[in-house]
Amino acid sequence: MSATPECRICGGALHEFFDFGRQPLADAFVDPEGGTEEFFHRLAVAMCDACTMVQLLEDVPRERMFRTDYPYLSSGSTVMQEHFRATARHFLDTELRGPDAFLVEFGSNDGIMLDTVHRAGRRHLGVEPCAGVAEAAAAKGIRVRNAFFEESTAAEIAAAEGPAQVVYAANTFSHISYVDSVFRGVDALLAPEGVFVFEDPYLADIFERTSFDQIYDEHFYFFTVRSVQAMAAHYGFELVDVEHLDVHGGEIRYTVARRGARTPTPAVGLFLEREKAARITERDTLERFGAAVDKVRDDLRAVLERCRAEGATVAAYGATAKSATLTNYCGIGPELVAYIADSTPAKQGRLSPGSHIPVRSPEEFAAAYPDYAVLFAWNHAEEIMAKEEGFRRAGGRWIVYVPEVRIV
Ligand code: JHZ
Ligand code: SAH
Ligand code: ZN
Repeated sequence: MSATPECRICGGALHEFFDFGRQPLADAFVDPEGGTEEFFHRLAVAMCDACTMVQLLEDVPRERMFRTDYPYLSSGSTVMQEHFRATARHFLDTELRGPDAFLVEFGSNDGIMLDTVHRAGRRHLGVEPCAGVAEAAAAKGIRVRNAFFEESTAAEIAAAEGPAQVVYAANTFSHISYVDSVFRGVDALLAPEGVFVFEDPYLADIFERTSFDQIYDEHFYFFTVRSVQAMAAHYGFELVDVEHLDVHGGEIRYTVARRGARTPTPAVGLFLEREKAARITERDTLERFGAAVDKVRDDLRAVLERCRAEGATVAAYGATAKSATLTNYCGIGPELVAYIADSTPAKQGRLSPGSHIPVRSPEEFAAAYPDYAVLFAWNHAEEIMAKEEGFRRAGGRWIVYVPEVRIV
């Protein structure tokens, strides 16, 4: 007997709309020598009938995902480096004008954003549970606390260092199922006029581009302006600004303040109108998404099967977390994609989770180009295609699958 699942935020009834079945942890690259057994969980998404928040039905224990040897390094993309430099400069110019102003970032990873705040000589603190990436940030002189951000951590920081003018998180808040504790932490830490700013993948972009590979264990929530507005209100805060970002396949930067502390900008109302017009919370939209996912799966498999029949060589580029869902849901293994080229040292020499495709260096890719390369890191298309111009010049072709399967 299983009870009707409830929304993690408001307790409303959940409407399941897609089930990817058993999936591995997206960032758990496998040691080919064997050893530990892979962990699988049920990956299914649902929308809350009351507050509209889209969320996973199953929660993976955080320590399983965010370990000492967590392999993702934010600084692997120069486009993302520039994005976070601009973000830091924006905070320095607006919210952090007082000499003692304090910024806390949770999910600071290798310090891609805090580096600029640190170089400007301003008070900051990163909160990062994965020791490896936290050490990479500390090596740059950035102040980091190796912990999960939650109520107790935030209260300790507030007691030791005083209030923060900015609490910031990129690609992290949506990873945290226990948002109640995070909001209580923000309440303990944020200055009366301070802002809590976070940026995460936008559900409207996921639906529009059928980028279903954004759905994996680490991405617990899929935000919209409507659902974030409801969530903020639920915890005594107010959504006061939104901005669309082109990074990571389409995101929104949300600015949340204490209720009544700031006047919401017109952008909030504008996005609410657009979301209504796009019908993103309607049942037919959810059903169309499911059909579109299966079409991408069938089209991609057909292209790869054809390549195999013709004897063409196929590799992939970017051992992304996203590609765990792609390969495992579509049934793509080393028989269809020989290897994945990736610049991350901790991923090289390992196998992709579940699908067991070997990960190799970009140098090995360049040493003997395949006929085709599936762009797993489609969100970094411009950067990677420019960097790997030699592949196209040698006659290689990219296979992309967002928003649809195409050979370019
Ligand atoms: P990328 C991770 O997702 C996990 P992933 C996490 N859950 C999340 O939300 C986002 O990050 C922020 C490689 N690469 O950014 C590096 C090259 O080899 O799409 C990475 O392994 N050469 C926290 O993993 C991968 O591709 C290059 O030139 O889906 C990109 O991963 C570039 C630019 C990247 O995130
Ligand atoms: N902000 C970076 C890193 C994103 S990766 C960027 O946008 O590129 C997500 C990070 O969040 C990981 O480094 C993970 O360890 C961290 N994280 C997960 N749960 C967290 C929590 N409760 N508090 C702080 N960081 C957390
Ligand atoms: Zn809800």
